[in-house]
Amino acid sequence: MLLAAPSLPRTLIFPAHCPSHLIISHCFLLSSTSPLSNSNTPAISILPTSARAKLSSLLQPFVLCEDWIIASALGRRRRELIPGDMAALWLARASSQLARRSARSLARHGEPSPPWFLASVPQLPPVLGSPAALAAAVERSPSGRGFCSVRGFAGESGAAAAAAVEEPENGFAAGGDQAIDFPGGKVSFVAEMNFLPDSQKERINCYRVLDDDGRTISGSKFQEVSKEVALKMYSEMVTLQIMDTIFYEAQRQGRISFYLTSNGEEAINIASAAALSIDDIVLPQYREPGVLLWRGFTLQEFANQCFGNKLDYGKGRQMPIHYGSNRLNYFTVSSPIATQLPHAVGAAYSLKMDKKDACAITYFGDGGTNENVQGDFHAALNFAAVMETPVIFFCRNNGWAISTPTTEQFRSDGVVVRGQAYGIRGIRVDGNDALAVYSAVHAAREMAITEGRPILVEALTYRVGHHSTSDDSTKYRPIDEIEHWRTARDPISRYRKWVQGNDWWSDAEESELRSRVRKELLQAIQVAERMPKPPVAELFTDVYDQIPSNLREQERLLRDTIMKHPAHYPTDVPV
Ligand SMILES: Cc1ncc(C[n+]2csc(CCOP(=O)(O)OP(=O)(O)O)c2C)c(N)n1
Repeated sequence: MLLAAPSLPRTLIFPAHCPSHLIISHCFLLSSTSPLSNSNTPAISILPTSARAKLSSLLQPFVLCEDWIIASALGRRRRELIPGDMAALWLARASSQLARRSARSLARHGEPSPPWFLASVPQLPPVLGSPAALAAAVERSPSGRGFCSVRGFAGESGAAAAAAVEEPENGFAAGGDQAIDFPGGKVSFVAEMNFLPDSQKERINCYRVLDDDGRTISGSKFQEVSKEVALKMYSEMVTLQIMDTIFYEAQRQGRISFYLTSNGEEAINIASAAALSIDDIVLPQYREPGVLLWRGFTLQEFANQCFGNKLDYGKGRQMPIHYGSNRLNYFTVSSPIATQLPHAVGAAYSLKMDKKDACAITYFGDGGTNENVQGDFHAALNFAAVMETPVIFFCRNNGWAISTPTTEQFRSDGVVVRGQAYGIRGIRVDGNDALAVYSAVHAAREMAITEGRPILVEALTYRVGHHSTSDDSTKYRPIDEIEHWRTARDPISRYRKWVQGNDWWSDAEESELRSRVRKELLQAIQVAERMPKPPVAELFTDVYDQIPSNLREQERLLRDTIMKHPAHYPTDVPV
C-alpha cells in the first residue's frame, strides 16, 4: 500500500479483481471527506491522516501513485474507459466528477490544473518497485481489458481545464469516444440522463402469411410446404378439433372426469409440430395435444389416457389430458404452470452437450409467463440465454389465464419483448395462421440448433373454449367476443381456404375426413371405456425401486377399506 504525499496524490490504481465493496467504500470516503467545491486541492491530498490510515488498512489492493508514473503509463491522452467490473466504472465516474470539480475550482483561481488520473490494472506486481516497473506493468495489461483510465488533465493548461469545465455533467468528454467495454460489447456514454421508456411507441408487429381470407399476403416470405405436408397439417387440425368436441362431450356425459380443449389454437398445435423433427424434445403445458397427434400418438392412446385404463402410460394416476410419450419425445403434460420451462432448458443443454442435431421446445400460455410463485419463465429464459441452449420458448398468448385477461396480467407489450431483456431473439406471430406459425418455428429451430441459442416465439391467438370443463368462460367475457374468434378468426377454415385455393382439397374429401375421424374416435372411446383399469397395486410402484414399508402399509389399508366399503369404489379397478 502506498499513499502518495499530500501534494501529489492524484492518481489511483487498483487491480480489477479488487472487491467492489472496497472500491465503493473508498469512493464514498473520497466524496464524503472532500469539500472539493471550495478547495483547490485534489481529492486524495485533503483526506485527513486518520482517513488515509483507515484507507491503508482497508484497501490493501489499492495503490496510490504519483501522477507522472501513471501519466507515462497511460500515454497521457488515453480516454477510453475499460474497467474490470462495474465497481470500477462507478469509481471512475465518481472520481472523474471530483477531478473535474477540482479543475474548475483551480481554473477559477487562475491556477493550472493538476494532473488527475484513475486507472485499474488486472494484476499488479506484489511490490511496485520503480515507477518504470509500474508503467511497464500497466502497459502489459492484456489488450486494455481490466484497464481503466479516466480523464487526464495532466499537462493541460488552465484554459484547457477551464474548457473542461464546460463539458457535460456526466464527467466525460462530450463528443469524445467515451465508451466502456463491458461484458457483451461497448457501451457509449452520453451526456443526457435518458431513462428507457416503459414501452415502445409502437407495439411489436406480428408476422403473418395468410390474410383473413386465406390468401397469401403479397410479398410475404414463408417456408414452402409440400402438398403432402400441407394436407397432413390440415387433416390433423381437423382431427384435433373433432377430438376436442367428442372428448368434451364425453366429459359432459360423465364418462371421463375432466377435459380441456385446444379450440382456436389448432394452427399453433399442428403447424408448430410440423416444423419440428421427431428428435426435438417437447415439453408441453396442457393445451398442445396436437403436437403429440402430429407425431403419431393414436386416437386410441389419447382415449386410453383420458379414461385412465390399464393401457394408459400414466397407469391412471393422472387426470385426463396429462398425456406423455417416451417414444415420441413428448414429456408428460405439466399442470403446475411454467414448471416445464426450466426443464426444457436442461433438456436443450443435454442435447447441446451430446452434439445432437435437435432442439427442445416448450409450450406455455401468457399466464405461464406471469406465474410468480416460482418465476420459472424468467429463470428459464435467463438460464437458456446464458448457457446458450437450443430451446424454443413457444408462448401461446391466447388472451386469458383462466378468467384473468392479459390486460390484467402485464403492462409490457405482451411476451415477445421480454426476450430481449434476457438477450433472447424473438418473434411475434399470428397464431391463427398455420403458414406463419410453421415458417416461424422452422426458422426458430434452424437458429436454435445451428447457432446454439434460445428463441422466443409469441403466437397471438384466442382461447375459444372454456379454460377447462371446470370453467364457464361466459361468466367473465362477452359471448360476442368468443363468437368472433370462433367464426371470423378460425384458423382451420382460414387454412382450408388456402389449401383449397391450391386445388389440393375438395368438399368431398372434407366430409370423408370428418366422418372417418369421428367414427375412429367413437370407436377408440368405446374400447378405452371397456378396458379394465390399472390394478390398485400400480398406485404404489414406480417411485421407489423397493417399495418402503410405509407405502406397503398404505396399500394394505386401502385394500381393507375397499373390501369394507365396496359400494364406494369403482368395480372395474382390480384390487
Ligand atoms: C403454478 C401454478 N399456479 C397456478 C395454477 C392454476 N392455473 C391453472 S391453469 C392457469 C392459467 C394458465 O393460463 P395460461 O398459462 O395463459 O394458459 P391457458 O390456459 O390460457 O392456455 C392457472 C393460473 C397452476 N396450475 N399452476
